[in-house]
Amino acid sequence: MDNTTIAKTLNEYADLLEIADENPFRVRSYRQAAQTVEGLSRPLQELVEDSGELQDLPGIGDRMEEHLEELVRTGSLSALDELREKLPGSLSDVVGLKGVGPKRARKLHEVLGVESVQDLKQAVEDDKVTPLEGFGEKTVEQMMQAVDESEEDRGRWKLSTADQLIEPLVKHLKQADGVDRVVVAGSYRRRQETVGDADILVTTDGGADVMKHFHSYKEVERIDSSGETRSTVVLGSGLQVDLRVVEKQRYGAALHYFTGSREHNVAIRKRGIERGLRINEYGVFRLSSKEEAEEARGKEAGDLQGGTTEKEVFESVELPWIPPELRLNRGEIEAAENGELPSLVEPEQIRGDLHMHTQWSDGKNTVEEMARACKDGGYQYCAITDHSQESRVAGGLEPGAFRDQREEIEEARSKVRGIHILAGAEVDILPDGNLDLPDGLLREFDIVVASVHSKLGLEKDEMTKRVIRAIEHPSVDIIGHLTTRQINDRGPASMDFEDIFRAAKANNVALEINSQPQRLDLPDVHARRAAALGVKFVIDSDAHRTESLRYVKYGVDQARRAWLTRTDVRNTSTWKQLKRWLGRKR
Ligand code: DGT
Ligand code: CA
Ligand code: CA
Ligand code: ZN
Repeated sequence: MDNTTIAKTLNEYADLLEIADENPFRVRSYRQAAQTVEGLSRPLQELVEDSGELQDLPGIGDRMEEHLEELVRTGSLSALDELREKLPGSLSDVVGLKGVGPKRARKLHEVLGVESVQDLKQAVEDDKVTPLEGFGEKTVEQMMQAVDESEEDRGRWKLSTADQLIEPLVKHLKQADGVDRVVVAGSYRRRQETVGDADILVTTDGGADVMKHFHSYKEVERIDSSGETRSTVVLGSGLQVDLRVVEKQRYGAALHYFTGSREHNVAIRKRGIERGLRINEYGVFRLSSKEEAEEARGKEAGDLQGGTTEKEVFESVELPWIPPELRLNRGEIEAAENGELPSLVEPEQIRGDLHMHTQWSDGKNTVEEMARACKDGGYQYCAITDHSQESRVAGGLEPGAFRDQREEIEEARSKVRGIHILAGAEVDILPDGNLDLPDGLLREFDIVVASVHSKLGLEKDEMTKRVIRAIEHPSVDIIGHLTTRQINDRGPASMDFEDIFRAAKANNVALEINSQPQRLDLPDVHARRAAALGVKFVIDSDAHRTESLRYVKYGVDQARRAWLTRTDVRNTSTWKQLKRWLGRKR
């Protein structure tokens, strides 16, 4: 059983516990274990085999260790099976819908016998849901919207999960004799939030039996189709992989074609036709007229003009190379034509991380451990931002505890030299827009992140006011994970983004790009729009343990898809510049 499947099982168990109205701390411990397993760099199986190492993992106690061992050894979890007998597993999909949650799911199950999203849809169509207490028309409408969204997302993989499944496969492919290049194209190369399947290109020095080697990968569960140059398989995790073997002299054309997006490809092909060129996955071909270029098909569509490198493909249509993250036909071709492609922010430009948790709230490590890990990662500064009291299940701190924590931060400052440690908080934005800590205490922090964690279903107007109120608070520097959406799980809260962006700009408050793989919040379209209005950003990890500090790279991917450059991102600045910005309110 791979880590992804184990994490899924643990999450399903947590969902069912939640429906069964179990202790929220217990529910949370399973969710945390799922996250831990998903974030592991090695298969859990190996850790179990090197017994004794499991309890070193964050949030894994005796009982969880037993569960994990059982999962690895038997591929199932008897506690989950028992719970499933009482409650059907597909109910967990219903709980996950925005606007439903465990209480409503239980009621739908008990009163109407709803066991799946499909049942829920049927019940709504039969007008059985609105008569129930606690299911107003608005709620039901919201539920149905969530059903639509979940259907769109089905079967898509979070980028971080895809990374974990694809990286070892790429390594395997590179080991084949005669293999030259192995590159993952498609949505994965564009660094989309989620990928539908993996598209891998391989070039060889000739003679290599790449297909045979591909099919021998231990995770291949099923071969769906197979030919001399292309093959499609499904891995044990369920991920589909398309592999293509391409000739070296056509590599650039194939890479460009299979990187997509489709919309980008169509626009490039059209530019080619205007120049009497046929551009396809096999190369760039010269034809005698536009009409012929339009008609031409296949591998020998005319005189092969180029296509060894991607750069050649772009040059053939008089454009500079365009970064994959921008290839969505959302203005990148025009920008390239006008010499206005943005110089996208890069991971190496991030100089510090401004949102992380410690043992004081729901993190696994101490202040000192987090700071040291940041320093070892090359950062100049970091901010400790534990939760405030209202986030009870996340171990939120009361005002007094923040003052006690200050001492530990001071101590860490004296022990970990060479990095600036900011004392901050991630304070809850209460439903009325007030903050969850007294103003006096807020003024004492070096940095304040304010986030919405509760009442996510507020009406648009109320939610907009709530967030703007926080933006206007004199101590707030950053708004955390603005939309609160979770990929494949819950949609964004409803709010007037345009108004919020204008308020952020006017108050010099930065918006967070939260790098947690399931959040990636702000989404790219919003970040791009906000940047156009002059809003600045912070790309941070929201790490709850040292290992997840590395998630920042996914936030950078997200920022790049939003066309952000170094100057759009506050935590690319030097310590001195950052201090000046923080000093504007202090
Ligand atoms: P995904 O897998 O749903 O996350 O998205 P992609 O973009 O990876 O799409 P996929 O795997 O269907 O195909 C990979 C790339 O191949 C796609 O981005 C563009 C190219 N491609 C595939 N089919 C077509 C097509 O019919 N026309 C054009 N122009 N390009 C295509
Ligand atoms: Ca794909
Ligand atoms: Ca594909
Ligand atoms: Zn946080």
